Amino acid sequence: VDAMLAYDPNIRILGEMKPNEPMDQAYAPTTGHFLSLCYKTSDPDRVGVLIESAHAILCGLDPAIEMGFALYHGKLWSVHLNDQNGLKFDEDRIFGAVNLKRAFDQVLVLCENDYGAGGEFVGLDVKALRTQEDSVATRHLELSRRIFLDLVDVVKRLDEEKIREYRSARNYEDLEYYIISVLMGK
Ligand SMILES: [Mn+2]
Repeated sequence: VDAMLAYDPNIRILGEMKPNEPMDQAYAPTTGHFLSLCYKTSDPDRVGVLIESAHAILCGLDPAIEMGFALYHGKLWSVHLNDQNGLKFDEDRIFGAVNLKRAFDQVLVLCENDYGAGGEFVGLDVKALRTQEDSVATRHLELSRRIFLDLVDVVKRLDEEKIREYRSARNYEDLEYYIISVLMGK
């Protein structure tokens, strides 16, 4: 990382960590590992992280919590939103297509932290499920973007006072039911 920082004094470096595939052993498999490296470089202010949802899930981690952790450090400079079926190869599924609540949680933590106001990027790392006709070959991108924007609308419609009350009462069951009911359009 120091060699890259020295190569061009104007660039910033973002580490996008991934736990296993395609390599056998990864030396810095998670966002936390890379964050700890950031602070030891020659110019920590120019080193941050990019979190891809599926990569966190591949570690058994919750991408929203990973994002919250990196936001706390002021180091979440980009995200690659997508989805993932469990602990297997990196699937790059449409954002929210596997677990809508998990996708919502990511959008919520980004919105609550005014993500993008500092020039941060929201990216989509998705791919088509299988070989398709040209006419539908890019639908995975359009639909991931649409689901992301729809979830931003859901966040804007939330009753913040109700969420505050549930949180302060530590009533997480009703909080979860409230979120699920909003996601079901109730
Ligand atoms: Mn990616």
